[in-house]
Amino acid sequence: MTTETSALSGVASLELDPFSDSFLTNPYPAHEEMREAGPVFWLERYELWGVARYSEVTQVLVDHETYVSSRGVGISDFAKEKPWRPPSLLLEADPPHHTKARHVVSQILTPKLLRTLKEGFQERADELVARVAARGGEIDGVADLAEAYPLEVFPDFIGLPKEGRENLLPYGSMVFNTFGPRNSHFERAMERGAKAQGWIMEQCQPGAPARDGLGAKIHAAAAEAGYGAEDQAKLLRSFLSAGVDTTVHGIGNALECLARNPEQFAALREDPALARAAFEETVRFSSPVQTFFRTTSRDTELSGMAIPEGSKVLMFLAAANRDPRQWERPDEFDIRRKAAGHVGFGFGVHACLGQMLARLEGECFLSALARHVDTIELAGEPVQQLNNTLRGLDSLPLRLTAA
Ligand code: HEM
Ligand code: OVM
Repeated sequence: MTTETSALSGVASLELDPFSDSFLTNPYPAHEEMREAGPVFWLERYELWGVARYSEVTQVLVDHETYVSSRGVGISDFAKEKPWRPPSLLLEADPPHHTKARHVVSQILTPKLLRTLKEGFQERADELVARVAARGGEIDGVADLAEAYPLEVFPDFIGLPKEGRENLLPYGSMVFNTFGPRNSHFERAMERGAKAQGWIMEQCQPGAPARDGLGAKIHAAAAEAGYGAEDQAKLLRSFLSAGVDTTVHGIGNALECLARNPEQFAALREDPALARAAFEETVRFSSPVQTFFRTTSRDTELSGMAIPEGSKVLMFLAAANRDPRQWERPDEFDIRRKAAGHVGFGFGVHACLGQMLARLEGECFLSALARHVDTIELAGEPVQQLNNTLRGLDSLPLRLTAA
C-alpha cells in the first residue's frame, strides 16, 4: 500500500479500502497504517477523510455542530442521495430534534428500570450457560451462546411476539451494512433483510408491542411528547436496529477473547465480579461497532488540516480504541485494565443509548460463564462475519467443560 503526501495540503492520501474483505477480515495492520499516516488522512478510493487516532476521533465525536449526523452516519450524504429508509430520529438527527427524541427515550431507559431487569437477566444467563456447558462435546459459541442469550432476553424486554424473532439478526445486519458503500456486503444484506424489514416495521406500529414491555412505553412517552404514529414507530425501530447484533457480537467476541487468553478466563473465574470489566474490555479490544461517519456542516480545520464543508469524515472507533498514544499495551486483552474512556459506544450527544442494557447483558452472561464453566478451548478456527460496520463472528467452535 502506498502513502503519498500531497504537497498542497500536507494530508496523507491512502489507497486502502476499509470495506474490502481483506480489511474487514483483519483490520489491525491497516488501523496502524492509518494512525501512522497522520492525524487526518484522505481515502482516495471513496474521496473522503478519515481519522483513526484517539484524539481526533474524540474531537470529531464531541463537535456535533461541525460534524453533523443529519446527513447520515454512513458513506451516503443524505443531502445528495435519498436514504434507503426514513432517517432515524436519534442516530441520524442533530440537536435540537435529536435532543427531544433522546430525552423521550432516556426518560424510559433509566438506571432504575435496568435494576429491575438484573435478576431475570442473570437467571436466564445462568440457566443457558449451565445447560450448554453440561452438554459437553463441541459447541458453536455464536449460535449456542452469543446469539441465544440476547435473543432470549431482548425481545421479551421489548415485548415482541415469539413468532418472527428470526428477523431481528438479518435486519440488524442489513442496517449496519448500509452504512458502507454498495459493495457485495451491502447488496447481499439488502436481499436477506428485505423480508425482515416488513416484520420489523409491523412490530413498530402503535399497539403491536406487548403492553408491559419497553416498546409500549416508548410509544406512550413519544405520544406524550407530541410525536405522531410514524415517528413513534421510528423511535422503536432504533431499538430493533441497534439492539441485537451489537450485543451478539459483543458476547461472541468476548468468548473468543477468553478462549484465546486462558489466563484472562482464569482471572474471571477466580473473581466473577470482573464480568462487567471483562465486557468493557471486549468492547474496547474488539469494538463490535467499528466505524461511523459524520458530514461537515462548514469549512473546518482538524489538527491543522483543512476540511471543506460537505465532506464525509470516517471515524475509525476501533483504531482509536487501540491507539498506543492513548493506551498502554493496546493490543493486549486485559480484563483488569481501566477500559473506561474507550469510544466503542461512541461519545458525546450520540453516545450509545443502549450501553447500560448492553453492559447488563454482557455482565450477566460473563458472570454466568465464570461460575458454570471450568475451561474454554477453541475447537477450530473462528469464522469472521464480514459486515461494513460490525466486527463479529459467524461461528466459534468451542469445547467447554462444566464447573
Ligand atoms: C448509538 C455502539 C448496543 C441503541 C451507538 C453508537 C455506538 C454504539 C458506537 C454511536 C453512534 C454515533 O455516534 O453516531 C454499540 C455497541 C453496543 C451497542 C458496541 C453493544 C456492545 C446497543 C443496544 C441498543 C443500542 C443494546 C438498544 C437497546 C443505540 C441507539 C443509538 C446508539 C438508539 C443512537 C443514539 C443517538 O444517536 O443518540 N451505539 N451499541 N445500542 N445505540 Fe448502541
Ligand atoms: C437507529 C440506529 C440504527 C443503527 C445503529 C444505531 C448504533 C442506531 O435506528 O437509531 O446505533
